[in-house]
Amino acid sequence: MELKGKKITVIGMGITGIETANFLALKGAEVDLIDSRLREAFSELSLPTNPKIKTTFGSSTPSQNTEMVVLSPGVDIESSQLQEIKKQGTPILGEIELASRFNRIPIIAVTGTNGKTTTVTLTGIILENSGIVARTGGNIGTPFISQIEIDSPNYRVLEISSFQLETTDQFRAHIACVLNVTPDHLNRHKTIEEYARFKERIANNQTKDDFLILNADDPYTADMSKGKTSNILWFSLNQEVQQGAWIHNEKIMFRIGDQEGEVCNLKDLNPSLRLQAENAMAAFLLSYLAGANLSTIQKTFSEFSGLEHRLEKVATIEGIDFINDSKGTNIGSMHKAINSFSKPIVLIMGGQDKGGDFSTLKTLLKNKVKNLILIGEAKEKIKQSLNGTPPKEDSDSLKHAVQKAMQHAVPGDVVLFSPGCASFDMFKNYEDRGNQFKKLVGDLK
Ligand code: UMA
Repeated sequence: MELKGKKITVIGMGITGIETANFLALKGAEVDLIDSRLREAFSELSLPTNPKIKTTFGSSTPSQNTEMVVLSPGVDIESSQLQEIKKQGTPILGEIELASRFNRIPIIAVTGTNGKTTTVTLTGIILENSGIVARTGGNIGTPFISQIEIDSPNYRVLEISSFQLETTDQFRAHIACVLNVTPDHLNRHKTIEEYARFKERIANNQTKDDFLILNADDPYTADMSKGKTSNILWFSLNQEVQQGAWIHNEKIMFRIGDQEGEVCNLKDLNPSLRLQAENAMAAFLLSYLAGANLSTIQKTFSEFSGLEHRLEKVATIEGIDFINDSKGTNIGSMHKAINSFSKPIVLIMGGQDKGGDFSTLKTLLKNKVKNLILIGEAKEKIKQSLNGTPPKEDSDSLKHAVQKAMQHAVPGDVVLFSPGCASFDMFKNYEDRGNQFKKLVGDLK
């Protein structure tokens, strides 16, 4: 792809847009970086520093004379601002597609509604521990494009979201994995079927030399094996699979080609990973296929102590455990979080609605949650959807929510902050939300 002298518009001045603009400028393109937000919304530090990049604020409609448009993941390909440029036939790419046109390193790619970050992180650590050079990136936080010119590892391990898969075309993963599909981002993808179709694109362009790892227990991912030429491997909590990994008598078992045996006993996993056996099985398959050895995988599994903001134990105060699950931004992740505890739960949830159906939580909340404290824009919708479930209370801030939770909880309870919603109504992002929760819990001591 020739970029020198080409007029290219990059939409979105977040981390992706800035890194994409830097890459294109380095390749000699004339870059126009645009954003719908006004200049005042950006701090000096968050702006691009390369003087060759022209910036425009207050509109993200590309100009008619642009020769190519590159979208940040947050920009919907169906949005009205792109209609004119589409009619003209101007090429529109996503950042992942652009990066993959220049990438020469084999890709391990992971998608799914929940567990992507844990699986990608764990796979990256196993590979590094095995002496296989791996770089993690993508939706996890470091854009793929920013890695292209840096070095030449053995593998790139990418977390890829449905937003990013909307615009892939030639992207090809040597080893791809779809962990699960539960309702999320339905404000953009409209139906779960459409959302699942975008996730399935992670396997596009794979050949018989490639591998596709699927969750046998999830109806949407199980269906994705149809019509594929790549080698399919499965993981399952419930059943033995022909090729892949499964649980039998509290042990992770595997069969890959003619190799088979025991990966480990579930009790040998670090406690924070024990509740995420599916992610452990997926990371095992991904790293084993990439050349990691069993003993390194076992050692890494026993050491991996989980991720920040994902079922993270913050403190125990007066016998009450405080858990930060700020990364839980959809309803499926709430199911997993609530099911992780056998103790009574005081739950803080809410934030910006992503189009999910909160009523699917009814039975679970009735059985496991003693008090529910609601925050954020989605409060009213949640209240209506959860009619007849545990006592609910509104809170106008996270600070009050934490204080209320402390009042309701007794020794032996868990205060779980698992929002099940996006964070952008009250916070910069889920990290900011999780950090604020941790600070507020610290203030209770
Ligand atoms: N913008 C426009 N016009 C639009 C839409 C957005 O100008 O029509 C502008 C916004 O004003 C903003 C900028 O675009 O200034 C933000 O772009 P972005 O939303 O693509 O955000 P980035 O900072 O580039 O971060 C993106 C991912 N964000 C989203 O998918 C929403 C990050 O995933 C990812 O880590 C990063 O690229 C690197 O790949 C975040 C996320 O929430 C963590 N992902 C979703 C999830 O995990 O559920 C998919």
